[in-house]
Amino acid sequence: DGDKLFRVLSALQLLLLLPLVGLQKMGPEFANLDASWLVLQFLLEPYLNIVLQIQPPAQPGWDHTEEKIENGYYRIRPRADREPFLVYCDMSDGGGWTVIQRRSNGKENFNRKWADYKQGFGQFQSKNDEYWLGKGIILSAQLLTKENSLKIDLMDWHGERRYAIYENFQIKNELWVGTYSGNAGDALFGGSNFEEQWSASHSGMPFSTSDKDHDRFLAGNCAQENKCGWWFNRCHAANLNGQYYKTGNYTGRHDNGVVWSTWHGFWYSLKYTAMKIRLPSFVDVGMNVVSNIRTQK
Ligand SMILES: [Ca+2]
Repeated sequence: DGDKLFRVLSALQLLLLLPLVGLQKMGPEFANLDASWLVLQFLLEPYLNIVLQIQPPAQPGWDHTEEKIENGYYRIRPRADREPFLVYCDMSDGGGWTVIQRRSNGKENFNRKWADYKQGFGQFQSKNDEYWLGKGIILSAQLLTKENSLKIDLMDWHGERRYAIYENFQIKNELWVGTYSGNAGDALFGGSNFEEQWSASHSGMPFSTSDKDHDRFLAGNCAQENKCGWWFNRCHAANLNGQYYKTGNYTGRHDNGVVWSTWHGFWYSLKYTAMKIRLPSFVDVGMNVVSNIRTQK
């Protein structure tokens, strides 16, 4: 049946990848192994594509959380004709999540201009490093299909966690998100109130930075007020790139914190945020998967 076929092909895929995983695990210094990695991947690509296309999403009886697959930084390459890039892969919730944005300590400056947001910025080494994937998003976006999901993980300063999932996540010239589920509230659509939605929904909005104002706020510049780049409307109901206030609650001229308004309102800045997407072609997986698949009867 389909499930069996998937497992067999997955095992095959992993065996093919086994020599590569070693390279990937060598840390930042593996950058100089890119060439060999690319050659190997080029050789294996026909096989990988076949397998990757049938890789299903999380399903009952295929519980990745029990398999102790490793979270970590991996070099991924969604398109054969582009350079691979380094991202954090989160193996929770079925695995295969690529983290495109993370806030966790306020160390990284998110008050940056268009070029930086396009290129991406931040640290890509330890588990909680803050970054904006930027270029990676653009590369991935070209591959994004309607099956893609966006998951947003949030944590406040009391350690309470909430999440929001959006189906049909796409970034074209604008951000597009589909059906919401979760317990953080649907802030990307601007909240529950129609008036708020009209002025604060982020779906359908192009990206703005202080030096490129594409927002709907005619008299001003949302990115300047909020000191970051985001898919601003007039201006926002959620802004995960905002100023990092270590106090949670904050005051000021603008509600420019790390905001998810449907949970803690506009004047509370969150402690932790992560935006993650499931790519259609997730290439690298941890070594543990191999042994787990082998032991499954
Ligand atoms: Ca404006």
